[in-house]
Amino acid sequence: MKEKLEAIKAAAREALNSSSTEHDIEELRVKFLGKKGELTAILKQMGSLSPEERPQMGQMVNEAKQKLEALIADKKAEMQKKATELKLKSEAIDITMPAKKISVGGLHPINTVINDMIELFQSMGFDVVDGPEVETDHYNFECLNVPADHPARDMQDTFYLAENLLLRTQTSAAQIRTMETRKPPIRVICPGRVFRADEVDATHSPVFHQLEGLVVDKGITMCDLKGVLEQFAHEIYGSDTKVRFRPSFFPFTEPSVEVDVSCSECGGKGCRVCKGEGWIEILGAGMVHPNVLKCCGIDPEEYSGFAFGIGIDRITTTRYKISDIRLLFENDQRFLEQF
Ligand code: 2U9
Repeated sequence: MKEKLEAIKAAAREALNSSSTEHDIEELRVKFLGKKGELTAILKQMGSLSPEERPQMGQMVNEAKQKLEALIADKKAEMQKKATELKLKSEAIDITMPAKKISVGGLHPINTVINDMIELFQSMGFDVVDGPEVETDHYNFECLNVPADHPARDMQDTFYLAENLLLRTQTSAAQIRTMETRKPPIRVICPGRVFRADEVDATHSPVFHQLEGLVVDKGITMCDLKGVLEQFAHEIYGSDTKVRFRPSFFPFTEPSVEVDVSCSECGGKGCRVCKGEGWIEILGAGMVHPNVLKCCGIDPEEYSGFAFGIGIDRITTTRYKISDIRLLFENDQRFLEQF
């Protein structure tokens, strides 16, 4: 039995040395230490020994068993350690490597200007309203006191989609809708895209942006218009900027004005930017025409109002010194990345 034990020990050592996976080790454990294992079998044969031999042999088998268990545990631990090391090595991150560049999108300069203006007018108590880009003749022209034979209705200026359906030429239509649904006092601005069948050049685009404003209440006068628009000009161009109101004409306002600011480039002396004028035109405005109020069910005898229209693209190109309006619409990443 002693020889048999020695043979088993030698075979187990041999098997342990040649096992290279945890699976091999497990097989080995079952082969020698399992219920039907070789060492267990020897223990079962102890009954055939004499009472003197039994304790000695029993101790030897138990020692062999414990030693094999310890060797198996060590081998397993060693393999697990190696596996962990391998895994860590393969997953190692070199923190000295340069980081991957993450490109973050930014606001288009037009949206930055619109957001700034919204904030400014909101601080003066205006609400922001929105409207559809596809409009009817009624909202885009008729209600704005633009008669059927007015040149602005000409096919050359307006993109018609159907007989009575067009791409809005100004955001005023949204404000007409507001007047139909809200009662005065009304203080709204409407920023958005508008469309005109213009030839494309450095200062014209068939798609452009406006921000229009409308105030309707009892006792609104030209003084309110001047106050709001002067405040606007000072906030956008600086408090030293001079503001000038020139008489003008729009079918939807009476009287009408155009508003200029002193050229910030030359301080009013005249330069390339203001084309020698010393002034830069920034918006049109006026007192809302009584016919417009009537069309929206507001009594012009009781209420009056003022309105204004600002060309956002023009404000954007002057603010950022952009020489060509087309750059705002081409979406050239090299241009947009500068903002
Ligand atoms: C209602 C009634 C009247 C809006 C107005 C202008 C004058 C104006 C231009 C500015 C540059 C158009 O984008 S632009 O070319 N706009 O000069 N807009 S008064 O008048 C309104 C608006 C709404 C109900």
